[in-house]
Amino acid sequence: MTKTYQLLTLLVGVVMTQSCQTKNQEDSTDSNAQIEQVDSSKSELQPLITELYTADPSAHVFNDVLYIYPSHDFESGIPEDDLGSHFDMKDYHVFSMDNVGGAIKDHGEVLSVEDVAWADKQMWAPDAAKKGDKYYLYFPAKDPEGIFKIGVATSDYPYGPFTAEKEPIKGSFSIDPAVFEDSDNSYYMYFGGIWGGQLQRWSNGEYTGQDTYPADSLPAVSPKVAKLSEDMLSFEEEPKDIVILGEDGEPITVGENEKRFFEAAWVHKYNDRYYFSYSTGDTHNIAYAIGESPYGPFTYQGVILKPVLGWTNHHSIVEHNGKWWLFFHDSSLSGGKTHLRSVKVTELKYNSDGTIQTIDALVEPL
Ligand code: FUB
Repeated sequence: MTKTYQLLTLLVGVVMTQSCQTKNQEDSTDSNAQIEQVDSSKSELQPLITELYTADPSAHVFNDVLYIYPSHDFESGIPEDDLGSHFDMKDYHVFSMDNVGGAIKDHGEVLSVEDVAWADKQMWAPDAAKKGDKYYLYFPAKDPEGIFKIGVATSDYPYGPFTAEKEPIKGSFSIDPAVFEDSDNSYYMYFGGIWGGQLQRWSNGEYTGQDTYPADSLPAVSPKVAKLSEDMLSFEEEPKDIVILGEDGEPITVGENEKRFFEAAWVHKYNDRYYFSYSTGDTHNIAYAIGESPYGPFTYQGVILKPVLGWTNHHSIVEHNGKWWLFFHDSSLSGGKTHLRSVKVTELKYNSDGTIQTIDALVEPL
């Protein structure tokens, strides 16, 4: 985090925490609260969900309904550090709506860390997929050794509850799984995140425990992709590196901080091309690159979403009712607290050449 940004976020947080006390946005501990209706008619750049803090929204359309699979932020009291220890989430909720701008249903807690045999803490950004009549929730968490792995849980319903497999996915590591279904019905998982996400601690599928970053002039640490097995519960192959090329056709380097991958991978397809989008982390952009195959390489195109209020930036892109939507989060509802975020949505628009129009969603704290 740059010092200026850190200071700004802190300052905004301190000032707004006081002015927002009356809002009482404390996290709901009643995670089994039954289906709640939230008026999201003023959804443009307003938090979609105000009863609890939500982040990292993975949106999907299943059976014509829009589902959101977010992280569930709460105030754990753990001090902020560069490893993200303050993001100490312990469960997931699922939300749904018939259309953007309509009422949102909170389907309650669908998976808790206590019900995942291998997981210890920090249930970070999840994603979901549907295959046949089954639904799959993919999620990262730290194991008892403090190493991030990715798990999978299944359900007969898109809104859960989900039952976790006893072990994490073999060969999985790091954070932020994003599962993409290609037009031929094969599924790929994209994953990885540097710094607290530990991607830089892995070499050839082995955990080194050392933070190793290449020199500034060398290619940046790569996000990963692996095809999923038929049963959606394991990798069909060793994870491969995703290569992101600059306009010059060379891999983006560590020194290209405004463009290099940090975390929050997402893939969608538009006009038969693959769009790989991601957060640049400490420069706070959601950037994107386009490729001709789900494995890449992808060529950098620009910024989809400029920095939002709060340190992290994390998104998903989905088509529904003939429009494309960008789901993202910011910290406006909590008055700027980095670890207490809220999901938002706005329309995403393409230019005629397939490039995406840049969105600026920076708002004042509420
Ligand atoms: O929510 C915890 C972490 O913050 C996510 O895994 C990252 O993508 C960032 O949004």
